[in-house]
Amino acid sequence: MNKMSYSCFVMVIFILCVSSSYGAKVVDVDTICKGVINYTYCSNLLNSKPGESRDLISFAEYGIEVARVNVTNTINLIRTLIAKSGSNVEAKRHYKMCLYHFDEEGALNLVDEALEYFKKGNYDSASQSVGAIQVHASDCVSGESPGETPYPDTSQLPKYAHAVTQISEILGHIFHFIIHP
Ligand SMILES: *[C@@H]1O[C@H](CO)[C@@H](O)[C@H](O)[C@H]1NC(C)=O
Ligand SMILES: CC(=O)N[C@H]1CO[C@H](CO)[C@@H](O)[C@@H]1O
Repeated sequence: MNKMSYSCFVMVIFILCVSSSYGAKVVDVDTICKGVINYTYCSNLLNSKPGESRDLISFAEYGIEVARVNVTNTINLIRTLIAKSGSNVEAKRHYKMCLYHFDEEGALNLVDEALEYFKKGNYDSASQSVGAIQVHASDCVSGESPGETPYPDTSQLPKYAHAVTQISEILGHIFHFIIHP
């Protein structure tokens, strides 16, 4: 091998190694969850991931799947609540506002968008999409404008929305470690 092709060879190996270790890096659950608001929730979630792989990419993929399931469950719950609100105009208005924040215009769209970006390796954009999910979930529970009195919701919806917020927060941390190895 002459000097030129040898350095090319080294270069190619280097690039292959860098691109495959990017994100495939293992960061332990403790490190990921340390900065998350609810540590217990975070470690329970990540430790419940089925399968062997414990790298950041696998955690991100799992987190997006869980987020999608929870967003879908939340949408189904909201539809039930709208149907049950009958002549309660205020309740109906609140749940319709929440539906807007969770369905195809809101969180559901953003989860799918995050998954698309994630598959393409565009982790910055995936991270922004999951960040926007948190805003939508919080608008549903706390109201859209600051200082607004939240609707006194006694249904399961705040709990469901909170789960979505937490998973999005955890995903934000995972993407942070992927982007800044
Ligand atoms: C944190 O998450 C755990 C597990 O889901 C839950 O039992 C606990 O109530 C949560 N704590 C707070 C402060 O939300
Ligand atoms: C509130 C809610 O729907 N939480 C669920 C979110 O998804 C996880 C994993 O699928 C479930 O364990 C939670 O119950």
